Amino acid sequence: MKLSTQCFAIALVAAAVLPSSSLAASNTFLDHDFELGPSTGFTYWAEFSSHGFPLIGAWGVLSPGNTSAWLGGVDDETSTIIQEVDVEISMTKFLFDHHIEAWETCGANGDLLTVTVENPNTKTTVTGYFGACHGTTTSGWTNEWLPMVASPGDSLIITFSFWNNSSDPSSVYIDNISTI
Ligand SMILES: [Ca+2]
Ligand SMILES: [Ca+2]
Repeated sequence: MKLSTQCFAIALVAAAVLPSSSLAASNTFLDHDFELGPSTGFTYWAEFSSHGFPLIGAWGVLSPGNTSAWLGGVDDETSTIIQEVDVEISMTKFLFDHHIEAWETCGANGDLLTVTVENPNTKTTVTGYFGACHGTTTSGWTNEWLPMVASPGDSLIITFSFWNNSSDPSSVYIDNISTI
């Protein structure tokens, strides 16, 4: 697939790939890997789909475990998942795995993943923007992170929201939320 340097993830905050060996103690948030998703009767994540789609399930996109969140997939779809989690271990980074399948032509007003982590106790919010288009399609699962400082006793409001415009639908899969 043709790659374009004009078509990279838009990140207003630092985002990078971290080797798994760099991972240290992590908060284990409830259903951090989506394996307890609605099919099991647990609903830790709130889901909102403008087309009424289920967003957490076994989608055949392999990652450790069986299930993940699938955002997007059709035109004019906004898919959002939200969870508030308690912080038990001091952290400086919020990490997640994502896999992008994009058919969008790169340019303005393209399909866009917005990841927001809010710490109400410190009144801090970090937001990452990841455009989905030909050049950002991933060959597999990729780790990304946002700089979020939090301490035991804090809680975080985590939001993943993906907007698809009116043509060339893209998909973004989310899995394995963690912290360091
Ligand atoms: Ca999973
Ligand atoms: Ca699109």
